[in-house]
Amino acid sequence: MIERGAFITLEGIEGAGKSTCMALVSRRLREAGRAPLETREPGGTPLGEALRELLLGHRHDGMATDTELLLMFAARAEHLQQKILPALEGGRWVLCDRFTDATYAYQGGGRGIEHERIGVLEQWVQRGLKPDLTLLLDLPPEVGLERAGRRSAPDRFEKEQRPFFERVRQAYLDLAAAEPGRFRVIDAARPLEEVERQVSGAVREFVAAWN
Ligand code: Z5A
Repeated sequence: MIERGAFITLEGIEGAGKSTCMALVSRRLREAGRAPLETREPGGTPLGEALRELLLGHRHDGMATDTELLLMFAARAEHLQQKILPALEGGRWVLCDRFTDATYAYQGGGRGIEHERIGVLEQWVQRGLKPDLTLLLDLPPEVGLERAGRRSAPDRFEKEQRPFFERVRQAYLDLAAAEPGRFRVIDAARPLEEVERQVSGAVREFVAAWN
């Protein structure tokens, strides 16, 4: 029987350094002989990417919060069925830029949807599947927003104000405190070399424990 692959996710507020760290984690996994399938949420499939455009673009700026929540899980259902589950079941490791913790943080902490209502959808769509390791890149919103602000025009989430990102950050920290075995919290406000050292250490430890 093929052993299921490991499922690793990266989380954090805007500008925390997830994209930067994805490349590093992928490199560390390849070095360990576990070349991962790299993907992201919302997105990862043609339908998921189309939903991403609706979610991040400005055509539907006044979207209801429940609509936003359901579209996140619609994209996730497609992603799981078409891409993540087949890979994991085939023994491949999966590395995903954001997953359901982002829903608890943004739609829960940020928008104020109750944790229990999100939990119903999580159970319905994921049937118990959770990441095996989640690297939470934690930093104060002012640092993340300053880093992200150096780039292109803000999307629908990036237009939110600092109190929104404070709530998102706190929700992430609460999730990490509730599941210390799954989360590794990285101090992402540190210089990049230091962040990379923390991330590499966490990945090395995880791979050693999995083998
Ligand atoms: N969303 C949601 O609401 N609910 C959900 O369920 C899901 C998502 C799944 C899209 O996410 C949006 O979807 C997201 C939440 C919502 N919106 N927000 N905000 P995304 O992941 O595609 O977009 P993002 O969060 O805006 O990612 P980002 O801005 O690209 O950030 P990042 O990937 O974490 O950062 P980065 O690009 O690696 O780094 C940013 C800059 O900082 C870059 O110039 C780096 O060179 C620099 N950097 C990185 N690390 C450092 C350090 N340590 N020091 C100095 N400079 C650094």
